[in-house]
Amino acid sequence: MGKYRGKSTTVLRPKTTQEVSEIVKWCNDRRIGIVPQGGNTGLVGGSVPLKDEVILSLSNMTQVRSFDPISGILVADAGCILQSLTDYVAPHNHIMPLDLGAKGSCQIGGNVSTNAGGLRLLRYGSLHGSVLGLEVVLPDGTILDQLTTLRKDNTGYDLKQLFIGAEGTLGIITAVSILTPPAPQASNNVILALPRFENVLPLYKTVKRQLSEILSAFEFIDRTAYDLAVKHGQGRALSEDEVEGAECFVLVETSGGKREHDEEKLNTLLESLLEADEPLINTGVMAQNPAQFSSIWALREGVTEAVSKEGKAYKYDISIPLSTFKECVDLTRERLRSKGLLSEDKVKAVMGYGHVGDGNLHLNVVANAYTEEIQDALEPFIYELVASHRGSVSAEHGIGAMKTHALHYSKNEVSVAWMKRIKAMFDPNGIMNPGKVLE
Ligand code: 2HG
Ligand code: ZN
Repeated sequence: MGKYRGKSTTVLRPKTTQEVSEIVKWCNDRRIGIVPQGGNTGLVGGSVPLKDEVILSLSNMTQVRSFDPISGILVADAGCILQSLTDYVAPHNHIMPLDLGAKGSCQIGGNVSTNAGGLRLLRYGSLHGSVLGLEVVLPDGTILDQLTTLRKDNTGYDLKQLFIGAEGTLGIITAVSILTPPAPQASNNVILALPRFENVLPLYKTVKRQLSEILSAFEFIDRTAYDLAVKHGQGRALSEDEVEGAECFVLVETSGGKREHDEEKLNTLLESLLEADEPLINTGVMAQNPAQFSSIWALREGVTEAVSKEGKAYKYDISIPLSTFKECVDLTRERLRSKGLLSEDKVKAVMGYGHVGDGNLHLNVVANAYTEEIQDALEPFIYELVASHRGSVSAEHGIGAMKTHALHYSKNEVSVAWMKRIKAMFDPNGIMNPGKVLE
């Protein structure tokens, strides 16, 4: 994001859990802050030092420790890159239970520490479900070995859950045991152009009903986000004619056991959508080959990169009722307009995209520069809007450094007080990722 910059002079790249433990103990004895860092692909400044903390990079811990092809349980060092794990399990006909645009550089330890959501959550659920065990170096250097490979284990408090999404504030995840699902035998996708946002909800209902068990993603991109992705070369799925009159787009993916069966279902869905008396879509294009399949995904996954190429991004990753997605984007745009900030030299674009099936909207504002004026127009406005819907100010990106002040919009006083007690108990000297998650 280029939004945060510390003054660290030191990066340590341990190769073993024992080395991580010794570093952490040394730092704890001397009250030296540590920032654990994975692929550094987060969007809320969670992996960036704020002062002169030591950066502890997990990038040298890249061993797969074990894989059981029968159960699909993978045990891997925290520094393994998500894509390399995907490649590792592929010959065994398994896939990773999560997928995200940053897969080429993000690391599994960082994914778990931030409880990354991504594009497969609709189908395979969150990491709170698929992570079976963790190895964690606690802030005093103790190694907490909970690296079990059990599907079922009801023996008291499930401590590992505390580290999933703690963003390195309670300890450093050094290894992960994770359940990988069998690879679907057939996957396909289609991109649908919709005349009005109001059609997204009924479309989601129809698609769920018709595709049932083979539906694996239902992603939303508004027109602004689509145009920006195309402008910056992130894949081209539809022709000029096909996008004419479209207010937004939906990407539907299927993953199932039999190609002919799945394609028939997808074709029947497309036909019924196009032939309806009042069609919910203008048009739909189904991938005809692996290259088209990738290009449709590239368009959706490429929005973030397109936004960064266009300018400085203000990002809001919110959970709100699906019916309010558009209202939220429109209200934000109106707010900027009313403050005289919507112009080529200030705010260039306001857009929404995201994971419809998970109720997660990515509201992005692209500006020419980060300015106080824009920041003040956006916050607390957006957070108050989210709170008015009892939504979440961070659906999947975490709190990091960016949202510590906004935590209270989604967590009440009692919850925050208990979070602070837990933090103080694990890390009484406050050395683990200081200034993140909690102020
Ligand atoms: C996505 O869904 C990512 O593409 C990034 O979560 C969203 O850049 C963003 O705001
Ligand atoms: Zn996302």
